[in-house]
Amino acid sequence: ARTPASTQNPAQAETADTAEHTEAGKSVGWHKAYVEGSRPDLRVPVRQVHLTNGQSVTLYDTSGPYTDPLVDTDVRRGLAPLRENWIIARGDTEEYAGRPVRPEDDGIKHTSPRGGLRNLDAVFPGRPRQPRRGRNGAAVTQLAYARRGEITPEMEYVAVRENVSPEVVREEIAAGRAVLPANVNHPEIEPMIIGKRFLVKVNANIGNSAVTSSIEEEVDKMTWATRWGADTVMDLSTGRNIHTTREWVLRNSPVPIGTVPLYQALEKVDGRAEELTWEIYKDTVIEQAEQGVDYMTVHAGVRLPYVPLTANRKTGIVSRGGSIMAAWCLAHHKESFLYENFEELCEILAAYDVTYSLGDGLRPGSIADANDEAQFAELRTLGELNRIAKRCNVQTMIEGPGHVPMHKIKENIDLQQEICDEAPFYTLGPLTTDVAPAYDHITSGIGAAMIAWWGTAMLCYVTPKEHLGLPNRDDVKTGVITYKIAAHAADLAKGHPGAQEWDDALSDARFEFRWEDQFNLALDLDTAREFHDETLPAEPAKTAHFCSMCGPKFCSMKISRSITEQFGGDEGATPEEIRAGMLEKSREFAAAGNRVYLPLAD
Ligand code: IRN
Ligand code: FE2
Repeated sequence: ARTPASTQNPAQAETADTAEHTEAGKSVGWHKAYVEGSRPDLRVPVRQVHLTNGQSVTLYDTSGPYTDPLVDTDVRRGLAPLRENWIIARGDTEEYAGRPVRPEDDGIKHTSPRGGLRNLDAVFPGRPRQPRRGRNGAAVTQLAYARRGEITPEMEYVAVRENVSPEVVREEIAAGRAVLPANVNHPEIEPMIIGKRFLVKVNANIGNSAVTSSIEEEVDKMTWATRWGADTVMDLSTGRNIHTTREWVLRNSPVPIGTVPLYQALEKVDGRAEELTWEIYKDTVIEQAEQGVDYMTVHAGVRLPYVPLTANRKTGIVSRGGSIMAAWCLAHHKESFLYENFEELCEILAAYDVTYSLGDGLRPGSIADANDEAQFAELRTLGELNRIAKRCNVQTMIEGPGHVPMHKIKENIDLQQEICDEAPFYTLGPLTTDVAPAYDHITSGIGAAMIAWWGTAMLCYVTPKEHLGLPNRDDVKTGVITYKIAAHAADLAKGHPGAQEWDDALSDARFEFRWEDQFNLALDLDTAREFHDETLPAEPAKTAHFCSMCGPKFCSMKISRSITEQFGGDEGATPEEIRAGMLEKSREFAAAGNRVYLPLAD
């Protein structure tokens, strides 16, 4: 087993030249390694953790070349186009004289001199690139290939990553139970898969809606989010420089990038929803598809007849895209142009292999509105659209809520799986209570863990700033780590092969007081080390056989460990011997006054 964790001989994985690398002069117990597939250009990155007991643990790695000291990365050049040869070799795409990458293509009047580009340039300086698309509009999607029985290098790549056979990957994609978002114009990504048979994935949202945020900050948030484990990133930028920000993010991203094209389309009509047209929307989708956006949220399920269903809600329509579409439908008193033109949209997406993320524009925005008629009416329409998308060979996932109390969560995933033919579910939490603004990563992490356990394939993170403001770097990290916990807890509960090996390795390190190993295996190794060092900063404390919680006088782990040692480990000790050891410890405890906490001797 290799994924998400496996103990193995380090020699089994092809490693970077250095067995250990140093960070700020300090030796660290992990490094980037690669597992080679059936061909030399198929190298799957892993995080190899070297334990002090000589074993090593291999973990899934989303951080891209940035954590490989042997790769020289430069944001002005962008990442190497890993998939380019695979895409060209298929021979089914053609270079297309699309728009050149220029900021004026935003189509937005740049009136304010503020909120500028700061340190990064107005034009991405990397290598010139001509967009590609399916020859004569052909569907060049992983779904089309999977249905034809082809196992692409991308499929093999994710098979190695997930430690399953390439045939399982192909089958799940062909059945529409999984998606492999990989636009032909985004050759830089390290392929990944989203589906209930695979590891639960986490998406992190970034975007410069505020006047303060620069392109540099957005690129930085993206690399930061993937460093902590984000499997995909959505660029939800609005306002100035949308196109340019996205170009920088795409060219530097090792993970698939998602967007909501409606946001940029709205900018093109100066924020007046009623002025949106199918043509403006379509142009925006093509522009983004040519840049390399891997998946797009499309709120085509917000239909005119559903808008009145939200009238008696406590919190109405909370989805940004949903409220734009509802406003358009009411202004014209017409059916949604997204719903009406859905087939044409499918043909566009198929020609670039852009994956649909069918938006939940009518998701509940409060506990009171969960599972209401508006929400489920939209879900039924998403089921209908899913079938049209599949007919057009477009990979599709379905977005879900929102705010849902725990007892109403299961109905959401069960209904979605039934209505949408098991297409991957991608949910925003859900938040299980409304009473904790500033802690909504936790209120939603609870719901996320539950819904992922029952089959949700990807979780959209929620940061502590949800409902309050824009997340900064720290919030991005907190959101990602919180959601990695939810996702991994679900992987464990689902019995995902290999998931528990990671826990077991950490438990062993904890029981054997291998502090360095405990830190290096931790999801957030920096904070784990920092918390330990706050109370026991000295170097010897990292090998000491107690932690600051119990102190040197009493430690449950220390006691049971001394029993194990006394009888030569688990294998040597008979139940009688263990009982005798326990009795001995009990006498010691009684002799010391039967107190759990003893005052320190000095
Ligand atoms: C995920 C599941 N349901 C909604 N989401 C995400 O919410 C979606 O992918 C996008 O990143 C974000 C904003 O969507 P609205 O508010 O425009 O619907
Ligand atoms: Fe909310």
